[in-house]
Amino acid sequence: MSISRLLLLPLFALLLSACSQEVPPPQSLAGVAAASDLCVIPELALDEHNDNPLFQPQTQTPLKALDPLLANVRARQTLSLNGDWNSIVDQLGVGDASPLLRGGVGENESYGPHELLEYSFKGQHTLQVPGDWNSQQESLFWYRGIVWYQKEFNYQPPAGKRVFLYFGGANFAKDVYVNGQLLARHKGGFTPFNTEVTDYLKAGKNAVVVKVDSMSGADEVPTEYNDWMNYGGITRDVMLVETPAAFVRNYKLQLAARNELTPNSSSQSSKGEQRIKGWVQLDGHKGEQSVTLNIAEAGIRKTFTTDASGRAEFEFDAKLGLWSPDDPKLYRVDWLSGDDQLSDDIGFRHIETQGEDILLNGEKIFLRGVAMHEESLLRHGRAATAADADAAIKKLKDLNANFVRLAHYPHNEHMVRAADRAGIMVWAEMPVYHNIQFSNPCTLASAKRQYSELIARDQNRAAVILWSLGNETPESEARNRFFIAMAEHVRTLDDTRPLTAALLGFGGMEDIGRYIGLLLAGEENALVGMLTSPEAPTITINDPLGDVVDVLGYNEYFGWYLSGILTQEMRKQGLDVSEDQVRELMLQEMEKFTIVTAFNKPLVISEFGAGAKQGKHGGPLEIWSEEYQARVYQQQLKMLRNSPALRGLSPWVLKDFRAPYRLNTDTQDYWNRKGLLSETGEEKMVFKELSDYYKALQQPRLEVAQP
Ligand code: GCB
Repeated sequence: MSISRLLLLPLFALLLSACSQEVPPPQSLAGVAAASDLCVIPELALDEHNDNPLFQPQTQTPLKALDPLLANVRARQTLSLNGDWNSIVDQLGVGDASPLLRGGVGENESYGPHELLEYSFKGQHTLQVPGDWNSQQESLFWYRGIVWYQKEFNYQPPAGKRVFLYFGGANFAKDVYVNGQLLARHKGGFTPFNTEVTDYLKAGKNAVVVKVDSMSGADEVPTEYNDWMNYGGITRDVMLVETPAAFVRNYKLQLAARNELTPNSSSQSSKGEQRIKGWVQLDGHKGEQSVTLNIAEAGIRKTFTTDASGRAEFEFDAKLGLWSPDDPKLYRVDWLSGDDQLSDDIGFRHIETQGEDILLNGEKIFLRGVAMHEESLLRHGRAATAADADAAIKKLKDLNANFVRLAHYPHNEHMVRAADRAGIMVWAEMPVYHNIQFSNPCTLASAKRQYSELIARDQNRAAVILWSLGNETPESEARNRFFIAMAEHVRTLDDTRPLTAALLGFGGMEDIGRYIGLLLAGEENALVGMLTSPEAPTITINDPLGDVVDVLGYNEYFGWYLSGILTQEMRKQGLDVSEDQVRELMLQEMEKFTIVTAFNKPLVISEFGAGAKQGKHGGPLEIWSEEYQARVYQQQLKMLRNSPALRGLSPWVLKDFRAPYRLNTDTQDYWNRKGLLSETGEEKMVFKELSDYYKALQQPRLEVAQP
């Protein structure tokens, strides 16, 4: 069939149906369903099943619900439990109680020479905490499942104090045992949790055992089917945190949203003052108690009285220097209440949207960013330390960035704190990624709880300017309802930051396909070319999720996936086109495309990119080459100038990252190669491309304008 036949074809009907929600089951699943039809499973009475407990691990129930999160733990007296932990890989999940294991691995029993006990931590296996197991032992590289961790330590519980066991994060489900008792269970790989252990520790030797299961489940947030490595393990810091009997558990200390300022309250413009608004929550108090807030540098000293639940809410005017990327000013803040004293470093700034603008402290800003996964630039594996965070910040500075999208889940607290100090604005995100069970109330409950944990940890970080609800979620009624509920939840917890979400960028496919098709037809047949002279497409973002969020994120891969997909589709329709032709035209024409939105809201292109293997060079059409990747960026950056609502960029992605999704063993080899940096941190050509572009934007006044 000739290319000009394209004009007659119903355009890309097939392609679009593939993007709708009616996704047919993958071939393999369809096969399983067919096979099971052959076998009719008889209904058995319960006692006919062989469910003798001898061979069944027993379900354990924790003694306690989780305690509310303690904020700012590193500013307290702590005992780090980082370091080597003994480990047992439990691939079959047999370590919970069964007769041969008595009360189960969590009991951490020892045994004599004549006693049979089918587990022991006394072997040679250890894992470093914080750290993922996959990058620590070759044999665990692909392992997904359960690992038991054990740490023994000497401790003298301090008299009159309370002690909490705090985990910065461990992926995914955790059962936490202290001296043989299952105290707490937590699910979610990227948010912190703590459990009070005051009554469970003893003087001398103590033991903590944690059962970590890296498998999340289809009803969880996230599921296991993601384009990143499901790193398992206790991936973040673990510590004992000591507090007085009554202490400051958490607080929020931020500027009131500017739209909340009443005509009577002071505003920055009238008296050079801002309005601080917040709350403080005590734990262990007896009835009402006083709490003092001291910000010595700003001459602030205020005493509040809590209500009987230990909470005090407050609002007052203050003269403060505002936090911004140019001047990331942090104030030393001290809380004093009874025997408790807690210090923090907090920046104050306004972040809001107005029409298509993002305003920082009332001024228009443009977000010069990049997206990143939580992988270390210093070694392979999950980033976990302050040094990892500093290395990432340094690269962001080299890139002339003022913004980072911490994709696709909450990153560790070191990173957010480092961004606060360095003046890098942060997009923080919940791993509501692709298809999760949007209509399952338990899935929604999990997402909400994880968001509560993230906000409890990061609500005082000036750097965090956007809460993202999720990434690339296909449109459906259930999805829309899910996000409406999530948005309400997040806004109830924090109304001082705009909400965003990265929308799925298939919207323009039909128009782009038609346009490229017509150009190809014109190339082949001069007459067709003269008759058609197509207009470059305008892609309109109209996903109803745009109504829910304040800032629209949009992921688009013109020049990478789209070129490949369109070629396949044209060929399916019998057209004789090569991928080279489509890629070349796409790259040439892209700068004429325009992305607009159906919402009067700011737009951040939250992803675009192309894969390249560092060191691979080739012609301008050779994919996986550094040249091709750089060319995609050049054309993207030209194209994005056309988008009137564009207020920021976070191309995909800072560094090549581990991705079992990526099966091209030649170039990818289980790495997603869209990094500006290789997996070991070497810059690809595109790094300079983007850093030069951002440098140009950084010039005075251009900083706040569009590119
Ligand atoms: C996306 C996803 C991201 C993937 C990326 C890619 O749209 O949001 O998680 O890794 O594309 O490389 O395909």
